[in-house]
Amino acid sequence: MIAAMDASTGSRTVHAACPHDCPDTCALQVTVQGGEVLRVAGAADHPTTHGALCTKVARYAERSCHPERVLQPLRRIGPKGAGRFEPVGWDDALDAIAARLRTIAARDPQAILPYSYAGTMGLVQGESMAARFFHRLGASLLDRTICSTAGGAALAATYGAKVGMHVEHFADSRLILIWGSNSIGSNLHFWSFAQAAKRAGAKLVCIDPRRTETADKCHEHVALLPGTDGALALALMHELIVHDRLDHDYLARHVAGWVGLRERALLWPPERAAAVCGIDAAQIRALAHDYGSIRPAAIRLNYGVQRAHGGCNTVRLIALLPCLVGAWRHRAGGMLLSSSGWFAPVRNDAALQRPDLLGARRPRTVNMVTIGDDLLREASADFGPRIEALVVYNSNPVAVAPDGRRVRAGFARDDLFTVVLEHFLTDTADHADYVLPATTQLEHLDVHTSYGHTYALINEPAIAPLGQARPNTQIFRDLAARMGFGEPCFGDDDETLARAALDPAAVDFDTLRRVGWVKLALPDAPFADGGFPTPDGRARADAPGLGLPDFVPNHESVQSAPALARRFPLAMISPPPRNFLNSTFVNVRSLRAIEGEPMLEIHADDAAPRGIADGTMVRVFNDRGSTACRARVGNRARTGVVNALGVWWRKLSPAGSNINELTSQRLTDVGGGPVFYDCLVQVEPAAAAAEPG
Ligand SMILES: Nc1nc2c(c(=O)[nH]1)N[C@H]1C(S)=C(S)[C@@H](COP(=O)(O)OP(=O)(O)OC[C@H]3O[C@@H](n4cnc5c(=O)[nH]c(N)nc54)[C@H](O)[C@@H]3O)O[C@H]1N2
Ligand SMILES: Nc1nc2c(c(=O)[nH]1)N[C@H]1C(S)=C(S)[C@@H](COP(=O)(O)OP(=O)(O)OC[C@H]3O[C@@H](n4cnc5c(=O)[nH]c(N)nc54)[C@H](O)[C@@H]3O)O[C@H]1N2
Ligand code: SF4
Ligand SMILES: [Mo]
Repeated sequence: MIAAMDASTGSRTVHAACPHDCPDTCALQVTVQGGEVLRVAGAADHPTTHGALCTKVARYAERSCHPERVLQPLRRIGPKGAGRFEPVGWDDALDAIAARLRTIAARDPQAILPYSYAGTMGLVQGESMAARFFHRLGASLLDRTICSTAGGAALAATYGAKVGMHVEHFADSRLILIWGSNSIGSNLHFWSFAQAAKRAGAKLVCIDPRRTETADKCHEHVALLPGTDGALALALMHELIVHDRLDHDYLARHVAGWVGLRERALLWPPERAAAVCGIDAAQIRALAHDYGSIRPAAIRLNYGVQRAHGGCNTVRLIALLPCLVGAWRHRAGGMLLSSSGWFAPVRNDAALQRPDLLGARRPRTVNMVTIGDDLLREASADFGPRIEALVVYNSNPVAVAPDGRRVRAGFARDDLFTVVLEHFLTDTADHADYVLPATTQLEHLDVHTSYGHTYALINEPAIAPLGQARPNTQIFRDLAARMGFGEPCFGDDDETLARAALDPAAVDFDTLRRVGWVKLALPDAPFADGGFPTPDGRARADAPGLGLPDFVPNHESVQSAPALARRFPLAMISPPPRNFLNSTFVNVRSLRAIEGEPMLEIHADDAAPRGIADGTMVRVFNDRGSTACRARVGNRARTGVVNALGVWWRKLSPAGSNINELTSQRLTDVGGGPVFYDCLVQVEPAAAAAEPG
């Protein structure tokens, strides 16, 4: 539906939504004239977008209308990874793909694996027709773990679902702990509310190994070692207990397992945690004092904390803090990691994805984090058939998945048949047998929920598909027809899918189209009097099957792996940069110009003994691999930790590789998540590496 027309210019504006994997899920207004996009702007009247977009999506038209967009199907003519293709007609491409998939499926459909993540967060262009296709086929299932499953498991264990505060209410908080979140870079619209609170006198504390631009603007910065947040949370509990800053009534009525947790926390005096976290005990005491005395106190946790071995345990411990002090009593108190669970009851995922099409078949599940190893595995009783075909959409695994050397070796297999639905020739598309041109958010219909606020949004197509691009849904419909899948659900058009996506009693589709968004009806302070979505309504310190949470050290740290740390003494994290979104936008020239080149932040005390100065090209390496970065010596990195910013496209990096060359395929304690930030490395000047002998 058109939101506005301007008769004088002939332009029209449509309601849209930002498709990216970002908690803000902004409401967009896209203005079009004569089939061209004039402007992509934030909706001024949407309560969390309030007219502002990040720099990246303000340039969405530059990305969509990029001269290097893939606009016709392509067939590989060079070796895998070389990125050499010839154009091919849609019919030829679809026929060839269907024929190959049919042959493999005749032996065992589980040898076919879909690989997708959140290139678009849309319910229609994400897992709707695609999931129907793979369910009908009986392909292997993909466990979509690459981002948030450790934290998700923690929220499910503690609160019963991925639920938390409304982002708007942070504006009224008096104390905000910004924990493992570079909000200015990755959660800008939360940051506006935090700033409003700051202007009204609130205290802001940033807990992050990196001195981020967000840390710069907070009153306090707790620069702990990566993966040690669980120890910090336990010590905060210790202090709340010994100084009796507890809300005894809230704990007694609304928390299960407090007695056991209390005992465990008493083992963690600030000095013990300080030694683990690499910070001062006095800083922990001061933080505990603030958290125990300032009301309302809110925590904005982000996924940075759970990309280490103890990811789930850490998030469970942090998620319990608001229960200790009864912070949930106030709408501006509590915690927000994800709001996506609020949408779970109103999403009709089964109607969209149709798992019933599996019938009695129960295919194996492959964890997307270990795609490197799994592509290289032979058939076995344990694993099942070797992976023979991979269909990738909404993801760029050759850049983003850990242990890049293994991932590339897997994608380079000559006997692997790879189809990639993409906008661009990414590092992954370069390894494809066929690249199929997909539409962007400006060209297709979608419906969005959010993991950072509680509004559902519509995305109306603003322009017709460019070139020969087709929506993901259409590509899977076309493939289904060629595979002979006759079920009527393969005939559903995008509007039918969009209308089926959400429960009409909660989100009326016609209102969604008219207004652009609909807020879920939820209480302002959802857990003021308990009522967590657990069976008995209580938050759980002691969770079924998991017991009590504890500090779980990293797989790789100076304390937990001293022998490894002698060779690779620096802990490396690789958090998101402001102007890319995962690996998306790296190929947008104006944004790449702002980010410059792959960067490694290092503290002067670690740089000097290695002969590294600001601007030195360095080699970063461990036993898994190596890459090159430009050193930035300064106060953004603490001692013992180096920060590599962003997941660069390998082929757009000077070294031809990226930081995932160094990360490991190990998994988190619970949830099967990745451990990108649990990674020991060594750093040396690149010149030293180039010297002969
Ligand atoms: N601009 C931009 N925005 C993004 C993204 C992007 O790539 N660029 N990515 C999007 C995605 S996929 C997601 S999942 C979301 C959230 O993505 P997150 O990865 O949670 O994003 P950040 O807010 O940067 O939070 C990570 C912060 O955690 C810090 N950190 C790393 N290890 C630790 C640790 O052990 N403890 C603590 N306390 N902090 C640690 C990092 O230094 C960083 O500042 O953001 C989304 N938004
Ligand atoms: N070292 C390190 N690695 C990381 C992280 C980190 O912090 N450090 N972060 C991790 C996290 S949190 C995440 S979520 C993952 C993200 O990993 P991915 O979900 O793979 O994210 P992107 O790299 O943004 O790649 C998305 C791709 O989808 C494509 N796309 C977008 N829209 C559409 C569409 O409508 N149709 C089709 N067919 N394609 C589309 C885009 O062009 C893009 O190439 O990366 C992880 N990798
Ligand atoms: S990437 Fe995030 S902040 Fe930027 S427009 Fe999209 S939702 Fe908004
Ligand atoms: Mo993510």
